[in-house]
Amino acid sequence: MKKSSKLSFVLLLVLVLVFVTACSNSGGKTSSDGKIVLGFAQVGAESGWRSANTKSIQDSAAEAGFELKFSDAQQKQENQIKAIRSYIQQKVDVIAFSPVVESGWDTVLKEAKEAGIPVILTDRAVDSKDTSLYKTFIGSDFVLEGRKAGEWLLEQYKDSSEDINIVELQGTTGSAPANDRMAGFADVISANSKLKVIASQTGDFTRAKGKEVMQAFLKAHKEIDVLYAHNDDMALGAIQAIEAAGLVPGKDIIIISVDAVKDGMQAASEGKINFIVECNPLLGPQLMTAVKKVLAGEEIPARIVTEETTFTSEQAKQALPTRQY
Ligand code: GZL
Repeated sequence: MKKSSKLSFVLLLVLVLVFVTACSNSGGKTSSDGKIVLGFAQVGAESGWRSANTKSIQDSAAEAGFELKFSDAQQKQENQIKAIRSYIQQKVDVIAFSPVVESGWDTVLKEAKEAGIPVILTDRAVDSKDTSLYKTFIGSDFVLEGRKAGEWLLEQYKDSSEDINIVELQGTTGSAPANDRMAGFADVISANSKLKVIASQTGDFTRAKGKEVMQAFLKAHKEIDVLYAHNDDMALGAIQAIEAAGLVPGKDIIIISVDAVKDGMQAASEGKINFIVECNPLLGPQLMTAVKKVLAGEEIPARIVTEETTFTSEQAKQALPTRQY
């Protein structure tokens, strides 16, 4: 074979090899069987809401045909950061997570950006100033949730001539839902000076802690009129403490909660919780749609807000039979 044709053969071979390699890497680092690989770093398994959220993500990933790498951080930020770093090393196509707290994410998010792996926030927000570190935040408006709780209470006590003593069970310290539900609620009830938050403490979104803190509130305060709990699990723990103290939840102490998970709605239908603000955990379908769009290079909104409503005890009774979570 002449030298010139040998050279053009080698050149052609190189071009073919380059083309094949480029195609196999198109659209990210797909798994060996060509599936899109999504790495999800979950907060933990602290509440009914979280379990429903996890199921929604796992079911939706399976339905989308994605390979899902999933981790449970047991509500520790360092575990979520470790999980995100492992997803970066595994060269997943997309990373998604629900930040357990708002602060302390810039370093690991910069590492993901440098590795060329897009990040999607679900459920909770981060306070990073650099919004280029993530593609979108899919989740509820927690300030609005707090405002809805406050507006219901304003209405209940609009003609009260007495001071109304409120105790508050906050969510996880430093988390977006705790910060925002507290702020929204406080802003709205400030319109009525009779409505006074006499104690406010974290119950870390769990039943056990909610019960423990409510026991302490009951010991420290003789007159408690209202409990505002940032989630149903803490409200359900507090109900155990209220009943153990010989009081009737929903009557002796009015209870407002957030989430509207099945156990919370059951308690509301029995009149033990008077008002529930829904926080929708079924974020899986929206997340998978966002993953597909990001990998296809399509524009997606920086903020995707989930739709949700509120329930009185009567409305909870009506809605309970058809609740998905
Ligand atoms: C809210 C979510 C909160 C729920 C809690 O989007 O982050 O965390 O309200 C859960 O039940 O533990």
